[in-house]
Amino acid sequence: MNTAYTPPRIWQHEEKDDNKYASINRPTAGARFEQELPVGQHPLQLYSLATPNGQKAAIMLEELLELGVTGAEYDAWLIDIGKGDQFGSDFVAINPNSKIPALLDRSVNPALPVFESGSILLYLAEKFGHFIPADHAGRTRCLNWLFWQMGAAPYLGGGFGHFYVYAGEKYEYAINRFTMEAKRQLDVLDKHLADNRYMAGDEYSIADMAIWPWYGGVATGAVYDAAEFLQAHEYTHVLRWQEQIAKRPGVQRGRLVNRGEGGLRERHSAADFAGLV
Ligand SMILES: N[C@@H](CCC(=O)N[C@@H](CS)C(=O)NCC(=O)O)C(=O)O
Repeated sequence: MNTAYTPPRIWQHEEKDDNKYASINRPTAGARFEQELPVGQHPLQLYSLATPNGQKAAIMLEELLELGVTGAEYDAWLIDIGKGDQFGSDFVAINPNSKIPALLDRSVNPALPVFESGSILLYLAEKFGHFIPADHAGRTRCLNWLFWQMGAAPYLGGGFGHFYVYAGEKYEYAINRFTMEAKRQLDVLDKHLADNRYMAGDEYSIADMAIWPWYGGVATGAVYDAAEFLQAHEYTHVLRWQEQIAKRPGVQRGRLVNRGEGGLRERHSAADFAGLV
């Protein structure tokens, strides 16, 4: 049983070591130190890490390359969020919100910063004309689910994952609240995928790329190792869709980008994946 907490009249920031990311969290934004990020030879520069949010951008770029879209060639650089790289001046200039993934498109003048994984997916889909249905109804179906993911995943990651995995002390109230929501969201997906091959219907799209790393990962246990706790085997349609997407070569490569162990810290060309996939 946790001790009851009465909030003070004014909240004060205290440095604590009570969760995995406690040392980097502060209640302020902006650059904390001067930083010069590396820049490679390709027009697109990705600054990221292979978390579920980071995987989305790399998967999209690898899927585009798989289609033969050479303009999607990119350099990917690892941003170590545990060490606070996201608070350096160059990273903050691309994403003032200090979160991976962040993309810099140097093929346009001036270079265009793109941040928020959903915005990156949509930007690349529109720039190259792939992975978003061309017709208005299909595009709307795709964006419905893309925006669903942006709103829903913080409950899964910042809510369920934070309290079930990262919080040093386990709070029954918080775990109950966010487990209920995580299961409800998995059921939303399961019911939709019972009648649809992919999130937007018959066509694989950026909506699948946004949802798969989070919900596919939670359903298999790869994310948060909570498959038994959530009884994830019950979400049979989610698991069918997860498996189908996991077989895609672009997905297999994309999920390895900016991965410290067992993947690529940096990615500069297709040759970098030799021996990995
Ligand atoms: N809504 C954002 C979320 C991005 C996000 O939360 N990124 C995490 C890693 S998965 C991060 O960079 N955390 C660093 C921090 O909070 O300081 C997106 O979809 O791009």
